Formats: sequence, structure tokens, C-alpha cells
Amino acid sequence: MEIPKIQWYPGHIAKAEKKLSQVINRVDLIIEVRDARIPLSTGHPHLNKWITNKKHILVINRADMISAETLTNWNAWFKKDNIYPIWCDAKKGKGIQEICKSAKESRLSIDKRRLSRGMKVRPIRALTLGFPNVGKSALINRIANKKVVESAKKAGITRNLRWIRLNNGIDLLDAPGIIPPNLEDQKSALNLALCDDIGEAAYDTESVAIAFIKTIFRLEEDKNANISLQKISERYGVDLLKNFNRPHEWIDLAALKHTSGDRRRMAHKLLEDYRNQMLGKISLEVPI
Ligand SMILES: Nc1nc2c(ncn2[C@@H]2O[C@H](COP(=O)(O)OP(=O)(O)OP(=O)(O)O)[C@@H](O)[C@H]2O)c(=O)[nH]1
Ligand SMILES: [Mg+2]
Repeated sequence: MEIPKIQWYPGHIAKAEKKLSQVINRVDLIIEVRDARIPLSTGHPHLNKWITNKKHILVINRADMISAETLTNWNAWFKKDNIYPIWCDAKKGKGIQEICKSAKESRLSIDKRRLSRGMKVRPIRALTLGFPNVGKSALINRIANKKVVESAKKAGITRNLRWIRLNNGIDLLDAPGIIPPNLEDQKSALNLALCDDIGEAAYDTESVAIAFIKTIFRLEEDKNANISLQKISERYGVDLLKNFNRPHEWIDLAALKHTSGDRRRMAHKLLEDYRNQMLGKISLEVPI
């Protein structure tokens, strides 16, 4: 599939990554946060380098945005590698207890190690690390049980590093979303764009909307993707199947009905409808 070129590495992320590299040695625990719709594309290729000698918890957020069946199938997939993710919905607070429990276990084991070496215990330092907009700040607010950091529907909300002292012996660091400087894997880059996990400046909306239609055609047969072309066709009153090889034309026809013929606005509407879950709980990546 031809994919529109997507590249995004804004200044604030470059700066944040530099600052992170200065504090990361002092961090004891990395709470890695991924997006349930694209749990592979939101895995950072440099993570293994960062987690050496640290505890690691894998949190997959936005669990409410995929089907329960797909979530179960992902668990079976991760289990093959002995990985047991904690699935969360930071909006509703689901999975937060599990993160706290797991962080506490890390704290106790770090305390034990320090005491055995004759060192005093101190609060452990935990960093939430992940791509932009996956819900890191929303999770922190849930863990702290009050609004301590800014969280909003746009990639690049958190701009600076910010320590939050919890009263359970854990200091939590909120950081801006981090992405690789070069989005070498353009298939993943497209997924990030579709899920709004990178800024809109990174791509052309119309080409990405066309790529979205091609993607749902490709994934439709996989049950885990949970796509109903019929429902989407009904929603816009334009048959997707009839326009199978002509996503451009589908957008044109839908634009006539919904955006006074404005293709760009229609493309944007389609993407926003997906992101706002108006098209169902669609997974853009599936366990294989
Ligand atoms: N449906 C759903 N929405 C979520 C979930 N978690 C966060 N959100 C929403 O996603 C948006 C982004 O959340 P943030 O907490 O700002 O994300 P972030 O990872 O801190 O983003 P940056 O600071 O830009 O890196 C907000 O509008 C949240 O309300 C979730 O589990 N489910
Ligand atoms: Mg944030």
C-alpha cells in the first residue's frame, strides 16, 4: 500500500528527550504507556536501551477503544513472550489499582535491596514514558487521584518534565510524549497519524484519510480489527464496498453529502469520527 510520507519531530520533543536523558539514570521504574488501538506501533524502538537496570511496567491504555475479545487475544499474543500488560482506561479509571499494586511491588523490592546494602530507603522514582497523546498525563491524574497535570485531546500537551510526589513512597515523573527522531517504519507512522498520536502538521489530511480507508479494507476480514464496512457506509450514506478500489471517489461522494463538497473537511471528519469512536471499536493492529 502506498503511504503518504509522514515525519514529525517537533522542537519540544527533541528538548524533552535531551532532558530525559539527563534524569533517566536516576529513575528506578519505567511505566511504559502504549495505545491499545496500535500496541506495536506505540512501542518505542529505544526502550530496551532505557530500561536496563530498571523495573518496567507495560501499560496499554485506551483499552475502552478496542473490543474485549481483541484485548483477550492480545493477552494470549503477549503471553507467548512472557509479557503481561496492564490494560487501562484512564478516562474511566480502569486498571489504575493494578498499576499502583505493581508499582508498590517494585518499591518494596527496591527498598529491600537498599536496606540489604545498608542504604536508607527513599521514595522510588517512576517515569511514565510513551508516545504523544497515549494518555500518560490522564493516567497520572488517576494515580494521584486529582488533577495534577494537564491532559487534553491533542498530541504534544505536556511540554516539560514534572515530578509529582505521591504519598505512598513513589515520585512520579510526567514527561512529554517521545517519538523516534526518524519515523523509519512508515506503516507505524501512519498508525500514529490515524490515532492522533502525532501532530497534524506531520501529514496531509486527505492522503491520510485515503490511507485509512485502504487500511480498513485490508483489515476488514480480521475479526480482531472489528470493522463493519456496512455500518460505516450507512453512517455516511455512501457505500464503501461499491467504491472498493476508489477511496478518492468515496471521499468525494461523502463530501457532497456532508461537507458541501469540501474534500479536505470530509477527510478530516472521517479521521475525527474514527478517533472519537463513532465508527466502532476498531483496532488498527491485530495480534498475528
Ligand atoms: N477513550 C479514552 N480516552 C483517553 C484515555 N486516556 C486518555 N484519554 C484522553 O486522551 C487525551 C490525551 O490524554 P493525555 O493524558 O493528554 O495524553 P499524554 O500521553 O499525556 O499526551 P502528551 O502530553 O501530548 O504526550 C485526553 O483527551 C484524554 O482524556 C483512555 O483510556 N480512553
Ligand atoms: Mg501529557
